[in-house]
Amino acid sequence: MDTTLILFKPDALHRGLAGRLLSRFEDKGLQIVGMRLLTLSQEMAAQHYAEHVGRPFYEGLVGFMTSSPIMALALRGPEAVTVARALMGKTFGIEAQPGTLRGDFGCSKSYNLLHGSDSPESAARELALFFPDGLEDWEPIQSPWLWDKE
Ligand code: IDP
Ligand code: MG
Repeated sequence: MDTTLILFKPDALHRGLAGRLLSRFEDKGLQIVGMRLLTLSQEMAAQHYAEHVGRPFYEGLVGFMTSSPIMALALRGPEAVTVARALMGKTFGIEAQPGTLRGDFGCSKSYNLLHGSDSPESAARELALFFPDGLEDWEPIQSPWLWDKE
């Protein structure tokens, strides 16, 4: 089992899409093991997006991400990092396939609704940043029908 960090960005909350986006992850069979509504500080945004420092879009990205609340989710399931990224689609709404979340709900480069960890290593680092007190370990009653045993 993997756990991934998903952020619903400010545009997702302003547009009232949090519930619909979350439903898609639940429908896919990912389990909620952490959830927070928070406004990112400059420091936390800089830590989260450290790999992008110096890129032309960096200042705009941090300004956007700190502008109003975001929702942070820790989602668990088989290969959750890969599964969640596939569900989200390509980075830019214009390029994301219909059927994916970014493909279905937007056509902007900057305002692309979600963040998802890009590897198990990134997920571990990002989860520690957003959920320093740890995650909820629980067994969904439907798990035998959702996940393979091996
Ligand atoms: P990802 O979110 O699909 O992993 P990254 O390349 O890691 O994409 O970029 C992080 C975030 O930075 C994107 O989700 C998007 O919000 C923003 N971003 C990336 N490239 C651009 C750009 O060319 N213009 C505007 N925003 C960008
Ligand atoms: Mg990324």
